[in-house]
Amino acid sequence: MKLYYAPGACSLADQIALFEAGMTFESVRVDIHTKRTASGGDFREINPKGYVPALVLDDGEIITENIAVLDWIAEQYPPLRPGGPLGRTRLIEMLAFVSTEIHHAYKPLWHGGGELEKQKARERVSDLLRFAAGQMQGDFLFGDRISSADCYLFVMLRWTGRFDIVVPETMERFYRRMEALPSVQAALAIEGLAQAA
Ligand SMILES: N[C@@H](CCC(=O)N[C@@H](CS)C(=O)NCC(=O)O)C(=O)O
Repeated sequence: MKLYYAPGACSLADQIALFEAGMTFESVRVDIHTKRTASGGDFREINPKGYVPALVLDDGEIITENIAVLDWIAEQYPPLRPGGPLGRTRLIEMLAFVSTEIHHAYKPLWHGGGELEKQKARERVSDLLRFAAGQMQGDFLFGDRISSADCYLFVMLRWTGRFDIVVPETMERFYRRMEALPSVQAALAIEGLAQAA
């Protein structure tokens, strides 16, 4: 299995979730600007949409879109989603919130919006993080165990520093808890983002 990623991008969530699931995979770095892989290949041949993440399964099937990739990983390793009859639905509900609301709200900040637009985006992300803080059912979104949605939320929080976004205290604590996990440390190291001791 191969995960196509860009350092610190939303694909970091998949990298963490794959480690949490104990799956064997290869990480392939992509330059999202040139659309070239580390070995010089054309990433658009893997994902014609040109963005990460893309997960290539051992049988050659390719999964794109973070919601689908993080849901697939949790299907392979069910401890990464909440239990109960609505477990998978609740996971997808949360993945959709992180993707279509929080991640989407970052767009003006990543993609050169005007100053006013950027300020509105900062406030919007901050509001959404406050909402997410209110959803925490324990140390993690769904209680005592990490889910694949927590991996995605971690990446959204990681970006706040770069854009000077106000983060609720609950989310600060959640971030530090996540950061201490071996899976997160392993993923950061692979992406060249681990802090030197
Ligand atoms: N709809 C996609 C969006 C993924 C996305 O925005 N990826 C960013 C990195 S976080 C990217 O690769 N951007 C490069 C580009 O869009 O050209 C998903 O949810 O997976």
